[in-house]
Amino acid sequence: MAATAKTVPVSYDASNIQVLEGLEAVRRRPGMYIGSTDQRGLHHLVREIVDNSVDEALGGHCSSIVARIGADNVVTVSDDGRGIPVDKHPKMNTSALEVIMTVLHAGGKFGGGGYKVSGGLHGVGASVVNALSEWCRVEVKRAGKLYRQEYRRGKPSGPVKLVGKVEPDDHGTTTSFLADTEIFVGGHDYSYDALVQWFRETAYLTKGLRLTLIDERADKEATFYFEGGIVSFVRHLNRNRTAVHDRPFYVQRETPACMVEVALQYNDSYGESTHTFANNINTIDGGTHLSGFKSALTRTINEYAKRNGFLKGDETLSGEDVREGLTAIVSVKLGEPQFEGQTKGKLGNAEVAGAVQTVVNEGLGAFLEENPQVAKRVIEKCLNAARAREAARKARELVQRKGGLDSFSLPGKLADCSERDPARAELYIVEGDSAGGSAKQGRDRRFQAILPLRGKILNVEKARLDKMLQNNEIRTLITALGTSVGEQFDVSKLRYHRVIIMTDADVDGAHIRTLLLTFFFRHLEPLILDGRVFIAQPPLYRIKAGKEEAWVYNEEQREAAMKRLGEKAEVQRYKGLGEMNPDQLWQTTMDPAQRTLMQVNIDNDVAADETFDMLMGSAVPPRKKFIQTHAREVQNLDV
Ligand code: 0RA
Repeated sequence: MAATAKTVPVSYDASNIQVLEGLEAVRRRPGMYIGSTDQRGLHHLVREIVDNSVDEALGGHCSSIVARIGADNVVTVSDDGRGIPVDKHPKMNTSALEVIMTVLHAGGKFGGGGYKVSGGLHGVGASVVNALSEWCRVEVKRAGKLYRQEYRRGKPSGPVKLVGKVEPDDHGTTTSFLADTEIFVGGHDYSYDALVQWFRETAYLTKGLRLTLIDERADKEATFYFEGGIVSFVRHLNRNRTAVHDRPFYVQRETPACMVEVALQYNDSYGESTHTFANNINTIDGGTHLSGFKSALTRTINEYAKRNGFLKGDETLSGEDVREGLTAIVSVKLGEPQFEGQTKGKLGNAEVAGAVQTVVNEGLGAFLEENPQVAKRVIEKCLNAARAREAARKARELVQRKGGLDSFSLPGKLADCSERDPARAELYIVEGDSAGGSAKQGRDRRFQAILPLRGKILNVEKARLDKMLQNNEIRTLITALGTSVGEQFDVSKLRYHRVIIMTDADVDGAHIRTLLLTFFFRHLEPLILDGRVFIAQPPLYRIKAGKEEAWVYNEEQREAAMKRLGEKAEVQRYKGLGEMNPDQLWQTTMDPAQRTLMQVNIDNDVAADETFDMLMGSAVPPRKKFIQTHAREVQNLDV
């Protein structure tokens, strides 16, 4: 009957309504899906699309991905995978492509089998990118044909269309989108540097995949391809250090809980650079894969050392001993990763700990047996670390007996505040005695404590803990903070919840700030992760015209102020904190109602590790290059 033929199936209607509601929800509360709508959120869109292609690569179907940021801010991601299927999805009565692009979390239902990196942190699927784009277009090359579908703010402009022919062996998916400035009100502020860092990391984590990023706005591009995967990653991290053995240890194994991949290589430094990933997401706070790795490392090295006569009696190597000078990448892939903690930087899946432990125990045990020369050198290095740790313990005890590290004997130079609740107390670490004097007079002594440091603190990147504790400035700082350091470190004893570094706006100031940040990063990292470390922003100029005066903090503000106050304005440049009187210092830099503080955060701990190694490590050539190329950016110290 003609009448029934026209009836639209109910299921079609219902699923469509669901789709529209889903997309509306994404547009109403984008933060719930991509975290934020600033630059980070924009980068999330790119990651979301690229990750889908990375999954195709992990399945062994794709070898190359190219992402392009156009001069018109359109982002285009192309892969040479199988192409998203365009045939009808049986339940939805529409093409698989349309379902993937319009239904929340639909991606995971297709493809089947294997691990997915796209199910990660905000792994919300291509439909979210589509919903948050002014327009989006997907082109699929599959079975000799070219298909296309277009969307506006998530809604299909029409069905999937067959638009042409391609070579029979040509296949792949190309997604283009223009992020919607109704949502991303800050505009299309993609950062090439941030994206390129992530592309490099992703290429290391996916061996054999070629990843290209092209930025047409600035005519920049980079291609990454690492046949060695995380072995290359470890070599890269150690490139400015002296390796203890040539060939990194590497193991990869599939277990019932997850896929485990570990690479490590020792170098002759005293630091540790272990970076962990779950489904390609950098788990900056570690988690179960890290604990499994650490236990296996300690256990395997101790067992080998005992069996081969390196340890006598009940001697053992501690976890810190076996990690001194270690560079390691631990990467796991699993079906349903659980990310925990405030910033979701910690892997929670309990079963992963045992899996990593078993794989590393067996793999590393065999490696040591097969490479006795390497084993000998590594264990001698660990024994050295153990001796130094013992010396550090003695040094610490000596200092503690003299009343050095505990907060019962606060250093004389510290002008403490009267507030006893750490949550309301601040510590200003100030460069030099004279600025320290101004800060002491200018502060609000109820909640602001001042600690002046004289001259340069020790470069902790080149020293072990025992050496560090011989340095007066370091000891004073640790005592003032109250947390102690090393094995005794206890973040709950922190005496101030804001620790503010206040140095001059010149080269020396920048150097001292870097030394302090290195110290915090290497020895008190939890303070940075908890968001407790800040950098004060003193003004560069005071501009005066008649009764009006303005403090300006950068060149842009200076130009604006000069325009406003006219040509006759008098410009006074501040070179050092000491040039301001206490009142001015309070007004411009310390008064919570007026000051600007820059919070130090670690966006990417691999990058931060590399930066500190380069700035403060022992290799000289790379440092020169960095200082030359970044000399104009001393303001931007966000690690
Ligand atoms: C599901 C099935 C198949 C391919 C894909 C998904 C696929 C998705 C994306 C997303 C970006 N690039 C992609 N490439 C492929 C193919 C199933 C088959 O051919 O048997």
